[in-house]
Amino acid sequence: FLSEPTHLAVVAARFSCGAPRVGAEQGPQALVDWGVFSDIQARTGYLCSFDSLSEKDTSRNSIESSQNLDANIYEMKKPHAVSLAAKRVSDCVYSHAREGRFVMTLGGDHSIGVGTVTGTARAVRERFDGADLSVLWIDAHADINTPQSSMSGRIHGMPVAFASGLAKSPSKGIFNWITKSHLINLKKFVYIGLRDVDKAEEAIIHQYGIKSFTMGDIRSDGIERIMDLALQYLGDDSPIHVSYDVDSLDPEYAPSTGFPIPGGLSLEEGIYISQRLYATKGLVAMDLVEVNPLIESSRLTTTLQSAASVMKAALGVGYEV
Ligand code: HAR
Ligand code: MN
Ligand code: MN
Ligand code: MN
Repeated sequence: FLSEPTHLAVVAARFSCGAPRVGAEQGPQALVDWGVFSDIQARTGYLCSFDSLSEKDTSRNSIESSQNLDANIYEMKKPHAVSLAAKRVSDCVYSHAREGRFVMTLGGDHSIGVGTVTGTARAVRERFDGADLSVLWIDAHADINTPQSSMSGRIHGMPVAFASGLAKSPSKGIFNWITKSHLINLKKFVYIGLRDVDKAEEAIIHQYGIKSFTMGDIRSDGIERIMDLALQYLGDDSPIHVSYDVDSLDPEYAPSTGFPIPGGLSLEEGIYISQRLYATKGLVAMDLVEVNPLIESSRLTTTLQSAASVMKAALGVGYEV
């Protein structure tokens, strides 16, 4: 039901307001400078376009000025800034996905995920007669805290809760741009790679019956079998969005990230996931988030090489070692 996109829309989401440390806002530029898109362009013939969204953009409604107003309210840190950033990401992703372009969003901390999946979900509903989007969340973390359950108050630990409607807008202009047409369906959602899940998140995952393949599952069954099961669960009747947190990879392959957790995916497993998604011919959008060039800077090139490999594989481009 999909014609293969010929246009790759790259969205640089240069935000780190959902994370405790700065630096993730520099991830997109580092990835672009690494040359991954000139590579993809040369190998696929995709037309590439670039949008750059940043906290530094000046406007009356700018995120910087809203940040000054941002007290830590509703148990969230910087809620105005994150909500505004995510809305801009959502609108941008939507406008590209609505036209049938493949959307690659570069983060940025994972709070931008509220924007990416809602943008794609809304476009898919319009393009495919109300169809729900399938979402794979590749991550060491579940990112499904609500403002009430979160122990950190950091919104990069909450995007799945807001994008699914599990966490409601606490009003006062925070996330109340999210309408029914934006929401993702948690029955069309799977986790892969989890290994650092908060107690409250575990309870939420159980309560809503969310499909989850942990690192333990991958170690006992193998990534091939896990991808069979994940794709079988999602079915082949809806377009797919993959939100790829670079910390899903083992810190050996992706050290430059804010919350590295040992025992992660090997690079080979990470690439395999992307290859399987490409092979479905249903992948319409991807996020690559949480690259932080200020962390383990001496090993940034390792992180960029890994990130580039999983992005390229998702677009059908092989990699050379
Ligand atoms: N679960 C923790 C929290 O909610 C840590 C979240 C860390 N998130 C990311 N993104 N790095 O996956 O604060
Ligand atoms: Mn994440
Ligand atoms: Mn993570
Ligand atoms: Mn399990």
